Amino acid sequence: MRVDAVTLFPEMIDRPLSESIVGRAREEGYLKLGFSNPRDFAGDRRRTVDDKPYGGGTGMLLMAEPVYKALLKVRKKNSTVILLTPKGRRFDQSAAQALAKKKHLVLICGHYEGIDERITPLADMELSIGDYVLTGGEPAAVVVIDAVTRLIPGVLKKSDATVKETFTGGLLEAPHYTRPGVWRGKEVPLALLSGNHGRIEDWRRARAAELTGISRPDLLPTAAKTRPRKKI
Ligand code: 6GU
Repeated sequence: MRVDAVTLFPEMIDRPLSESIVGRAREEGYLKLGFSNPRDFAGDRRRTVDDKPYGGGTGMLLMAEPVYKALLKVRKKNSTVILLTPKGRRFDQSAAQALAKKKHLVLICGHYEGIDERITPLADMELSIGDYVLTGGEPAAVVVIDAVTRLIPGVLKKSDATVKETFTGGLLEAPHYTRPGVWRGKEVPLALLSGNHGRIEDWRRARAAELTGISRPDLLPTAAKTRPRKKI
């Protein structure tokens, strides 16, 4: 997959996505990440990209033209253009799965107080990563690219890891343990040591349901739909 970010601060995205699994996915060619900087398309000698909002108000806005030119540099016929903004639809695991099927994503990162509204119709969708306000769309771009990259077939060597995990089944995951079996007096649950796969699965399902009820009860109705009960 190819992803291009339209951003004034490419380093904010490039650096965190050079580490760990996504860094390796880039080295191995699963993810090709590029950048287009509106600053390179400013119209004046001082390379201005922001201006005051019409009608007054606090803060500065990204001007439409430099963002538009930066977008045109990377947009192709098959691109999915995404505007990152706290006003967007909430990004979740099902959105990540849908985006992982695309050939080319272009992520437009707002900064300052936002972007001139006339840019919005150029995007296929607007996404937000949660109900809080960031200084810019770059950390959100990192989140979206990370979540999508790990779903590209081949990126995770154990592909099973994307099937049973948190959210995909609609529930939080059961807790995990590794050696030692007793750590500072705390024991690993016996079911996990039993070697009995049926018992281990039952234990995990029960803990997942219990944990979801405690931490994220809002997920339970969806989980019920996702995994219908067996008929008796
Ligand atoms: Cl995508 N952008 C900004 N600036 N703030 C956010 C966000 C995006 N998602 C949540 N908060």
